[in-house]
Amino acid sequence: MFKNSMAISPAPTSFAPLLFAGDWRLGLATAIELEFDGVEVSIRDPHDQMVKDLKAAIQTSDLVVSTVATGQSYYTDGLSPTSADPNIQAKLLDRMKAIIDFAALWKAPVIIGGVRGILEGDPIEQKAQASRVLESIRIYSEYAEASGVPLAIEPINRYETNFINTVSEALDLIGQIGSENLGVITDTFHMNIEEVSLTESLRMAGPWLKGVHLVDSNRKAAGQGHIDFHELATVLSEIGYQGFIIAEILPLPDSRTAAEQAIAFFRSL
Ligand SMILES: [Mn+2]
Repeated sequence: MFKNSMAISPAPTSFAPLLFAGDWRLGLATAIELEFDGVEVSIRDPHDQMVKDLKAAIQTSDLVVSTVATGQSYYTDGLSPTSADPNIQAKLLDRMKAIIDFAALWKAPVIIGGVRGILEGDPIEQKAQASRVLESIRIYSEYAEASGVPLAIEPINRYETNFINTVSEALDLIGQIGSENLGVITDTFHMNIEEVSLTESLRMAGPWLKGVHLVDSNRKAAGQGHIDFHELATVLSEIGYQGFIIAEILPLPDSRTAAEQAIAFFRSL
């Protein structure tokens, strides 16, 4: 059986697949009550008082932080490493350092997913943006490595961003940077759209796999759509996966029910 986790957010967010967004106390209480092993925390700014309060509350619980998500810096604040503006790059670097510091207590992988942003303009501009993203991740990675925090690149489907959509593209980027603490977090919802084979892509991620968002085809809890999670669990066992399976799911029909569905399914694997 894999370690399990559910994704919560202290801040209300426009990024929908989070449970109890804006009410971390109820989110954490529910994760404890349902006996999850951990929580993924989606953080905008670690300097916010509610993030500090959440950190203290997790430390006094039996839960750990499985993973830390960073997309709100782009979705809420418009900070993206594609930017040519040094002020935005500096602001995002400060933000990422603070998030890595938050994660350090648990050595929880920090996810580089939606925060990447979107490439815009003509092909030459897009190439420059992509190389700024690569250099930024290299800098975040050097900082994270010093604290023993892994960074996990998350491939995201084409309807949400236009670069690094597949595991193979994430592994290419990791190869170009060549840092030991860089890995991949896969999300079965995105994989279901982009990958030729979910099982083969998981095998390809193999030793680089730092986390798995185990989500169904409709972004609901695993078991509520048509992905075959039993064959994925077999592959995860075969590759010796030691990380978390994480419910990063829509709060449908409501957060509580979705959390119950997720944990029941995780235990059935
Ligand atoms: Mn995800």
